[in-house]
Order: sequence, then C-alpha cells, then structure tokens
Amino acid sequence: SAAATSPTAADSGASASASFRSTSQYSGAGAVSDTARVDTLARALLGAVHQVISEHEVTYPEFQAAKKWLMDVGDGGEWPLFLDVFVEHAVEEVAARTQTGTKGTILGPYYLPEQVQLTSPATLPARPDEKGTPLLFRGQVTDTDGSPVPHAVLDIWQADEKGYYSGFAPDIPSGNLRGVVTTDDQGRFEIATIQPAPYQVPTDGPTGALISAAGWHPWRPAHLHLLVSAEGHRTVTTQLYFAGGEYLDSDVAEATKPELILDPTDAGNGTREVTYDFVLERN
Ligand code: MBD
Ligand code: FE
Repeated sequence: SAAATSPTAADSGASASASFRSTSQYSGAGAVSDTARVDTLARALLGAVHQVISEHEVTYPEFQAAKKWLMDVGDGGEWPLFLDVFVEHAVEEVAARTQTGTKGTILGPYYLPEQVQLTSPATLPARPDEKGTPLLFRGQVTDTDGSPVPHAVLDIWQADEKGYYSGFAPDIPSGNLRGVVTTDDQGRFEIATIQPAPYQVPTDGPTGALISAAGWHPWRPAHLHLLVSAEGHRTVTTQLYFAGGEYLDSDVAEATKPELILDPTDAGNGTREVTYDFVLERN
C-alpha cells in the first residue's frame, strides 16, 4: 500500500542526519577554526536576522513560533534536508566562481558512500520489478584540454519511479539505484538505469510545514546525482535533469542549471538513451 512505502519525514530526516554525521569527508569540523572569520560570519548572520525582525516588525508570537519551528526541525532530524534544500545552492554558487569544466550543483542530503563498485558498461542495482522508463546513460570524461581521463569514476545515486531514495525510505533494498562506476581507459561510460521521478520534500515534517504555510510547492525536478572523480582532478559534484520535466523552472532547492539538462531520445524499444560528457579540471 501507499502507506507502507511512503517514507515519513521523521524516518528520512533521521536517516539523513545519521548519514551526514557519519560522512566525515563532507562534515569536516576543521573548516571553522579562525576566530576572526567566525566573528565576521556570526555577526553578519545575526545582523541579517535582526534586520529582518526590524524591517518586518516581527512580533513576540512570531518569534516564539519560529523558535518552536527551529526546535522541531532539530527534533525531526531535518536540518540536513532543510539546509540542503534552502541554503546549499548559495554555497555552491560561491564555489562555482572558481571552477571550470562541468558545472556543479548541490550534493543534497541523500548521498551514501561505499556503494557497489561497477565497471562500465554497468547496470545500477535495481529491484527485479523496478518500475520506470529504462534509461541508457553514456558519455566520456575528459579534462579541460579535451584529453580522455582513463578510469574516471562516476558515483551515481537517484530516486526511483516514485521519487524515493534507497536508504531513506522503507521497503527499498539498501544500495538500490546507487553505484560507483569506473569508466574505461578512454574515460567512456555506459550506465543502464531508469528515469527517476521528481522528488517531493516530505509534507509531514517541519520543512514541509513551512513550505505549506508559505504557500510554496515542495518539489524538485527529476534528477540523477553524480560525483565524478579521477586521480589528479577536482571532483565534480553535480546533478543532471531532464528536458521537458516538471519543476525544472521552479526547483524548490534552486539547484538547476541550463548546462545540466539531459534530453534523452527514444531508443525504439521503450528505452530512452542520452549522451553526456563530463569535463574535469586538473588539480
Ligand atoms: C533531494 O533529492 C535533493 O537532491 C536535494 C538537493 C534536497 C532534497 C532532496
Ligand atoms: Fe536528490
């Protein structure tokens, strides 16, 4: 039934929080050790909050409601979800100022390390009855000079045909629609998977409550997540979207970029296929 397979906000929030805490490569506390920097950022952030309160004449009931909401986000384990949906894109845009090659975008809360290692041509792990349009995704990884990057690695993860991620929803086997694919000696890859559905922020938790109270929509367009890496190259964290898909122009996470839109064609047998090449900067 739908009730049995829909992840609750509390379940996916708790899983995303546990995942973030255990993935030290993305949660390095070492980033914040400079007193002057902390002073600058904490002052600026609090100043921005004070400015909003003053400008919009925030009342005591509104302040107390905000306090309760912030506590609920923590209790529900939704900080990774909330911050990746509403804040990460701004951090990524700053990082992008000094990056060339394939455009990056946000990592999001649903990355899991140490997934099954595959060699191109690869098929992502899927249930025997996995729903969704088959998708053949192929391309080549080169460096910014156009030279192939041999044995580059594509760490890929995606939602299923209902918009749910393995590891964050009940009833989906762990590792489903996740894999770490090594390209051939010319950087070429071919990955068989299915087209994901759009992702909906859980509506039963505090993040969903804010979205609904503000009259926004809770959707991200359908996307594939990728970490593309190779020895001696900067890792690209990105997502690929689908031309013509819903919510492309109104992503709640503001993480789409025109360069990241796939336009698969019909391969004739109900399968869709698309080529997308990645460009990595050398370190
Ligand atoms: C997602 O699937 C996602 O990619 C992001 C960035 C935030 C929430 C859910
Ligand atoms: Fe996602």
